[in-house]
Amino acid sequence: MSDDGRVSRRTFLKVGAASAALVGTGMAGASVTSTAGTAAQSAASVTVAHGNCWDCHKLCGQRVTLRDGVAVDLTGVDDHPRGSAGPGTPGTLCPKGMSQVAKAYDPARIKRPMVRGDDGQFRAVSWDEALSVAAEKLGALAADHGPEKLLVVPGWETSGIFETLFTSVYGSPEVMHHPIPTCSGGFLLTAGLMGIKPGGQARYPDYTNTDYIIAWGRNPLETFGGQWEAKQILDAKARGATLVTIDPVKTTTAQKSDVYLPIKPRTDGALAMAMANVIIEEELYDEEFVENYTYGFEQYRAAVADATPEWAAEITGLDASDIREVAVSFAKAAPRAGMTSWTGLGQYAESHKAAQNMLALQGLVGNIDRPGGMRFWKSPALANAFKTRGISLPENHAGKPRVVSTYENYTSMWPISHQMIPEAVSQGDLRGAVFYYRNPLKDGNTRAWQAALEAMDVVVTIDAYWNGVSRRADVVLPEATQLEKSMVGAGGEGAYPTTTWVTGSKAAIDPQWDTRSGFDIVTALARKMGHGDLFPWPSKDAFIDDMLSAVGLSLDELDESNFALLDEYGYEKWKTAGFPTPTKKFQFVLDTIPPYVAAASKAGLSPAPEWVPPGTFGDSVGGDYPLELIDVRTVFFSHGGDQTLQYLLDQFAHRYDLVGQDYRGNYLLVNPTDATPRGVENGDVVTVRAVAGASVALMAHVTESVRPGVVVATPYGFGEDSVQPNEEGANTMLLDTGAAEPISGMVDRHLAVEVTAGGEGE
Ligand SMILES: Nc1nc2c(c(=O)[nH]1)N[C@H]1C(S)=C(S)[C@@H](COP(=O)(O)OP(=O)(O)OC[C@H]3O[C@@H](n4cnc5c(=O)[nH]c(N)nc54)[C@H](O)[C@@H]3O)O[C@H]1N2
Ligand SMILES: Nc1nc2c(c(=O)[nH]1)N[C@H]1C(S)=C(S)[C@@H](COP(=O)(O)OP(=O)(O)OC[C@H]3O[C@@H](n4cnc5c(=O)[nH]c(N)nc54)[C@H](O)[C@@H]3O)O[C@H]1N2
Ligand code: SF4
Ligand SMILES: [Mo]
Repeated sequence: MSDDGRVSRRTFLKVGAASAALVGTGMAGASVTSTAGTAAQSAASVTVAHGNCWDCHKLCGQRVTLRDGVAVDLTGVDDHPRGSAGPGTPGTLCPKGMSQVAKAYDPARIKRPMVRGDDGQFRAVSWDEALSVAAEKLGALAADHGPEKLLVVPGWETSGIFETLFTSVYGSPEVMHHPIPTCSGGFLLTAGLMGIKPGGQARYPDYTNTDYIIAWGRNPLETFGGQWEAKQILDAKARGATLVTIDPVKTTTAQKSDVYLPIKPRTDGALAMAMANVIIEEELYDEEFVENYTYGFEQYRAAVADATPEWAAEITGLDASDIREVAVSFAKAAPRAGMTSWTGLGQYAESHKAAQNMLALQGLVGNIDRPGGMRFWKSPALANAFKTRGISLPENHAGKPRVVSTYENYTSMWPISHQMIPEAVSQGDLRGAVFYYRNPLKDGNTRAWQAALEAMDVVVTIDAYWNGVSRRADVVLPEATQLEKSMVGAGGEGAYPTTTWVTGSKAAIDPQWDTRSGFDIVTALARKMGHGDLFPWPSKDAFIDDMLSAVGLSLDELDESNFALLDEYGYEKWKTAGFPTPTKKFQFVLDTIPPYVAAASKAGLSPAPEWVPPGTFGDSVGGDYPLELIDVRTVFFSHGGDQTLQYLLDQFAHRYDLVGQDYRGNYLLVNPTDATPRGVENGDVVTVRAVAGASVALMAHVTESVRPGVVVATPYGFGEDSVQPNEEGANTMLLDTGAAEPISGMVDRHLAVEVTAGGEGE
């Protein structure tokens, strides 16, 4: 493969230049200068390459310093659309990004292909054998039961060819994408229905121009979608913009906010209705926008007529005066006012209406795709590499009955809910699965998922680590990590609000041990399955070249600079294009969408904004289970993808003052009001027991930063079935039994629990 000799294709820099560049970024690596020996030796051995960080999948630019072909240091790329605050600003990497050298050489990685033998044990095999076994097992499944019995789980793949192989070519229509059913379906699906395309549109305001930012169920100073976001929020604040956080946890973002509303979980829908009530009563809404570009205003107005701040104060636990103040300030700042939301309004069973009520505020104040408001980001169109080569794909999945999507007892508009897969497996509707870079065992309904994976005829996974899926798979195809593979991406949301861009880089180092890039694995598997002619690219570099042909670039050219700025675009695109809804308007009310009307009426919901109290679809908190468990992330980990890396584990322990503990799992944040009567002290191991009867144990961190009545597992991605070799900490989704948000099928991650001192988790 063309992987050979990648290092020799890099731009060689004289060591003097390399060191100067690193000093310039304030990140001069001791690794480059102090251990380099003589200048002559260094000049021969030190090279610099580019990379694009894929740890949280936002592509921040990386400068990779290599010594004798070994990556030794990473810094950011100045002006990068995801890794800097924009033109004239330095590029950096967050702690996860800085850890990519450690990840590349992490001894915990899966080092060679593995196949499970008849005795149930894994054995290391050659690539040829592993791919033959995978092709043979997948072929047998299709021949015996039909390709539609295969669940396709494309995770963080970068080229799309994994999904193409198993849908269009192999012929399965059953694809479980995220973000909808596992990430934040309640929020993103709802945004799409109302006219805000689910994606960056709903998540990232136009920070460069904004005067008012509400982080609503979001913690962007810790979970930024690329570092540009955190940097631009802080820049906006420095410029005088107001930052408001609405969150039951006093997060890093809340701590830096001008206004913090410590809302009771799952009551966002009531707060949003009360804000609308104030904005309409005080005539602070954008009449012109509402009149010309929205649908359903009269019904919306009627729905919020009685939703006073006093009414919402009772429900949310907030002060009526604070609610009124935020409503008025937000509306007055509009259109230069934006809201960022993501999982806080997307991961509970009642979150669809909460999101609808919240998103409706944007139609009301008319901040959509206007400077400083919500931004309809635009990406450049890269070419479809198959079309570039004149390859017509067979589309074997088209028209296949989607067995799983027709389950009577699921209301969801989304074809597949993560929560229903185990049932489909037990009914025989799914008999196998292929995974790429995904671990659904931390996502929800975990006990049932474990059984489902074990019951399947065939499980094949492309993964870098041993986790709950790879440990249960029949064939494990070990993937190279990000520095070892070529990358491309384009946007869109990022530091440049009016310019499209593309970023990309060639592999900085060769795949380690006997691993391969995902692209090389999928094309080799396609050849084994007899479809090599449909995947003719000799390498991912050639595939990327085909994609880039539409913007007149090659990967070689892009790699030199790591990113390129492309076309300018403007605001208010809805003025000419309309909104992507049946009425072409922003829809407060969703009664024009027949599949929605059917799903909503089945769930007993109105198509208009309305208040849906906690417990309607998810757990009711109270009685023997008086605490509400949620889980959140931290800047140190991306989901469950890097919990083996010591630097990140240590930094994380440091944050919670638990460095001295012989424990590197996740923590349960508990308010002293809840900890004291339970005899729980900081650093104690506690047991969390849920309505379903299951329990897990993890270490408590007692803190005022969570609302009384709420306990927070931070972060998820630890414990049973995680990538940590000793599976330390708790996988709190072992407590979940499969409730879902009924419209999107989204996993419900708000659970009623009790906490007791001592670690008796089952
Ligand atoms: N409990 C709980 N669960 C959640 C969430 C939550 O808030 N709480 N959030 C959800 C959200 S928003 C999302 S988007 C999903 C994301 O969930 P996933 O897509 O599953 O993400 P990860 O856990 O990062 O990655 C899955 C696996 O990828 C493997 N991996 C790591 N690096 C590489 C690599 O370079 N190549 C390959 N092939 N594999 C690699 C690791 O084994 C890891 O277990 O999680 C969801 N799950
Ligand atoms: N460091 C890091 N960054 C990431 C990721 C990562 O794993 N690690 N993952 C990426 C992905 S795929 C995603 S989806 C995003 C998610 O980005 P965020 O949505 O910012 O992620 P969370 O930390 O889950 O923050 C959600 C917040 O909602 C709050 N919350 C929980 N329940 C409620 C509620 O009922 N009401 C309100 N108002 N708030 C509530 C939580 O306390 C938490 O602070 O992060 C992305 N960035
Ligand atoms: S934000 Fe951090 S982890 Fe995410 S892509 Fe950028 S450097 Fe990597
Ligand atoms: Mo996500």
